[in-house]
Amino acid sequence: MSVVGFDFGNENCLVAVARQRGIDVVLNDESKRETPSIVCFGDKQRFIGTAGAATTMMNPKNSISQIKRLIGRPFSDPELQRDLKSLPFTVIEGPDGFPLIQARYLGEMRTFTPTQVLGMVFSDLKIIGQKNLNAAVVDCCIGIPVYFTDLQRRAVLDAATIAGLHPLRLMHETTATALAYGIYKTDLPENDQLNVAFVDVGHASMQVCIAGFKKGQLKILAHSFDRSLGGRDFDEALFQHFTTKFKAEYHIDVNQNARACLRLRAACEKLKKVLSANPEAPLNIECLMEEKDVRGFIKREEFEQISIPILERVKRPLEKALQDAGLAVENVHTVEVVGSASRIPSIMKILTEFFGKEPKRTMNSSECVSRGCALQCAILSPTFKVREFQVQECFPFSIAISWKGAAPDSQNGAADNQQGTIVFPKGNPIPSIKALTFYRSGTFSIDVKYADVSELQAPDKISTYTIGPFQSTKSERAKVKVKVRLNLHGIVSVESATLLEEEEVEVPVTKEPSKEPAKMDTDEVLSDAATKGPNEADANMEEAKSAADASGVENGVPEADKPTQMETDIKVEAPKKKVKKTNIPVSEVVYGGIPAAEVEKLVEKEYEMALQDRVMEETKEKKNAVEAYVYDMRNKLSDKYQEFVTDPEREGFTAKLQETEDWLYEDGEDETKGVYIAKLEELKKQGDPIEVRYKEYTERGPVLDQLVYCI
Ligand code: ATP
Ligand code: MG
Ligand code: K
Repeated sequence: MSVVGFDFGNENCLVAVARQRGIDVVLNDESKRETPSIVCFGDKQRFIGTAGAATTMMNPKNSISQIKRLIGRPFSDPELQRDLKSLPFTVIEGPDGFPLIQARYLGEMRTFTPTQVLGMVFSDLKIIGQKNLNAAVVDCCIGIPVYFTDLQRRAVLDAATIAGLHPLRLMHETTATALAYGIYKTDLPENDQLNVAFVDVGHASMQVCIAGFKKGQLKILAHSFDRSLGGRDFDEALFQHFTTKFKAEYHIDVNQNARACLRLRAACEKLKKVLSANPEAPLNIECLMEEKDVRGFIKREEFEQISIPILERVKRPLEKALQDAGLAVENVHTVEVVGSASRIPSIMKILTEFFGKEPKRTMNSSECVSRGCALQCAILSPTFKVREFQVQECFPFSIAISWKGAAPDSQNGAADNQQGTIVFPKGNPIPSIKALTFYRSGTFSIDVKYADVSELQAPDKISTYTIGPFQSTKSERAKVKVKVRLNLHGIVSVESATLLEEEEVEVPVTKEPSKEPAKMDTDEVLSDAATKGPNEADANMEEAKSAADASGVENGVPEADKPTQMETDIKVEAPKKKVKKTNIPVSEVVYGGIPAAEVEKLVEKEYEMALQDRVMEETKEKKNAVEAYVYDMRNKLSDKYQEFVTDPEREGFTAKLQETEDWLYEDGEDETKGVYIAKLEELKKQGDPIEVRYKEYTERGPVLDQLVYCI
């Protein structure tokens, strides 16, 4: 079983693997640790990662990047709309209201969902892991931004499925960082709590988390974020600055030319990086457009001036994190910054001022997320033994469920009153299970939604669950227990529904009555709301202990609206009440996302595309082999094979080699793998005998020499 952690960034991805000796961030084919998050569609194949980045400039309209910004968001999302403006490829609205990416692939226009494209990125990362581990990669842990919605989380899981991966956990990036920070620390206090703020300023977003560390454990106290504040906003500020400048100075409108836009943006990004280490920086682009070379120059002060609107937003997530953690700034003992955009000096200045202390950069800021994910994967994997370390994660949003109140009887027509309660308040531990009791006479439904949409830009509705059919044999309104789960990935679902019916059974009085109640599990200790008036809320909530709590998180959640009453009146006397449990079917509708059957088909499609890529790679290899043979043989014929061929033989073969070389650049430029294999064989038929003659001679040679020497 594989133990792998993936960090999929807006810009770059990293793969970390766990080996018995520790965690390694592994290298891709180009010997780099960072792999660009790019899929470039070509006429014959896809180019993913580093290969994709290499072809972007030549093929900007079919090079898909920024996928992390696109997944799991409706097309109408204003943030998405803003993002689309600076992307060189085309995104249209699909029939389901979600974005579809258009690209020219295998000679025709096609559309792909962002989830599908993320699946391609994952496939590439999976291969990087496999090459390094020399084993199949399936089990993994994937880092996600803390602000990802239910739908975005589901999209990441679907993309993983498409790539043939099985995530044991989707892990919040800042939590992964905190784990990578804490697990190796040997000086964590036994009793006091060490509070550390982690600030990640990445390419497109900023995330903050405050974690409390003690020996052997880490507890997330608060998460906060700004979904769109990152390095690219500074690039954009510089881009706007120079676009205006060039309009005035060179009379060119960069926005009219996709390639010029890309080049200027890339130059601005470089400029920004230079300004992190230098007080000023030049910008020169040859032949940007209309055959004009452009020149520019900017000082750090001016850069900071044009960045004010961005910099002003940095403080808000910091304040929010402190507030939610219930901490004063003095109670944060250490500040750790990660994310490459935090290298911008003015950001560091703001952080220093806010916390009243210099933030530290102890972590390898680009690798910490993937490392933390690999560590989490190792903790969850049965095949690895990891130092005892608990991760207590908390959820960043409040989740509510709502339902329609049931009419107690047909004369009383108040059936439509919508009721609801918060099942998982913000800060709820992950994972967690809650149980609710309903009194219903037939099939009913429950909506799962966000309690506060101001926290996120998403529709409030997440999913609807239909519970039923069921039939109660006893009373008209049956007692139904519904379990709602917030799983390890931070995805909410109704897990099960159970019909609970009390039956009276004759039980002889036993001699050890005290043992009886102990046999009941928590399921049976339910409040009995049947005594309540019909217009009172008819759902009761309780904590259910999750046996599957992989990280050992306790379900320490505030009391529900209607606290649970224990059935203290159970006495072990005949006749006795016994609870009969029957499972009730539950069906799920998620608003958005790909239906499970469709994901299956996408797995197939990905397999086909991957196969096509492989065939093309092999074709290139075989073509290269023919070319290499031509050069190699030609050299040898006039060198070490010279003595082993007759003149006519050499002339004939040399002509043949020349003919092949010409063919490679003309008719044979674009052939199938089989044709190149056949061509190589054909050449070898002529070349092999020469090679054999040469080998026989050289192998005999040394023996003779030795003999001579011995004599
Ligand atoms: P995200 O976290 O948003 O998903 P990511 O993880 O890919 O994206 P990072 O690799 O942490 O993002 O950061 C990339 C950003 O950091 C880019 O905008 C890049 O231009 C910027 N960056 C990299 N090096 C520097 C530097 N020396 N100075 C300023 N900015 C930098
Ligand atoms: Mg990142
Ligand atoms: K383990």
